[in-house]
Amino acid sequence: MTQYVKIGPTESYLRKKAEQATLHFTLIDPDKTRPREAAELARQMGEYGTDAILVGGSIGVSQTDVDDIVRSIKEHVKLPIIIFPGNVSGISRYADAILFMSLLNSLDPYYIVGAQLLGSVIVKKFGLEAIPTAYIIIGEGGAAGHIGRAYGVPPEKPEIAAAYALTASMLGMRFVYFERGSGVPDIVKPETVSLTKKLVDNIFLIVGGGIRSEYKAAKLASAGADAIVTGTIVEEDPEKASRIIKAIKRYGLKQK
Ligand code: 1GP
Repeated sequence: MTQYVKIGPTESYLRKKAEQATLHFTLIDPDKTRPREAAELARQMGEYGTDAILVGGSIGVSQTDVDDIVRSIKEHVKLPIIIFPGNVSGISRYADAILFMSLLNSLDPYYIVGAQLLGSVIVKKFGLEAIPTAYIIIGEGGAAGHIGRAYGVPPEKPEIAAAYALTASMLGMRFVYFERGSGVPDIVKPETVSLTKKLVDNIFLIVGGGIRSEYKAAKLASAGADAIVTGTIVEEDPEKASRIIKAIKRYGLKQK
């Protein structure tokens, strides 16, 4: 076995922490944020209780941008920094890990296995911890849905999303990311989260897209999400993001 199928330190840390309560991930888009701002945002969100920093975006992301952002965050924050790649150019050697994702419901093989073929060699060269992740787009999926040529899961069909998660797990992927799209008005349905957690053993379920209220975050946390991602609200209103984190920690407490 190589290190790419073993559970590495970042994944272990996340899994262990998520046993207690739903986690919050802060998403920083290198196309929209400068390195200094990114470090300041990450520091602030760290104080508010975020559990990890994701770095990535669908468009306009160069490797230099990602390197600069990750290094700048690393100088100021102890939290794990995880690459959330939109393409091969989004990989940085300075991160702690990468969500090594396949967009399972893309119509374009490039986003299912082509970019991964190109990226795998770079990830190995950089010695990055790869976390095998199924990326599944629900609804149109905003920019990620368009760029990734997604055949979006109908949002009102939780059983289809859950079946994708089951498929991912049977293929050996340990994380599933349900994406509604950055900045969209709707979120993944809490029923989709609860059904998936019921159907698929041991999957680490990340949910993101459109979450900008405590109420919505609380619903997803109590439905059993392992991690909730917010990007837009962190950029627009960090104070509100802090209240969202509090709601996630309160309603996402896991029972023994
Ligand atoms: C995008 O799920 C994330 O990949 C975050 O979405 O920007 O709407 O928080 P928001």
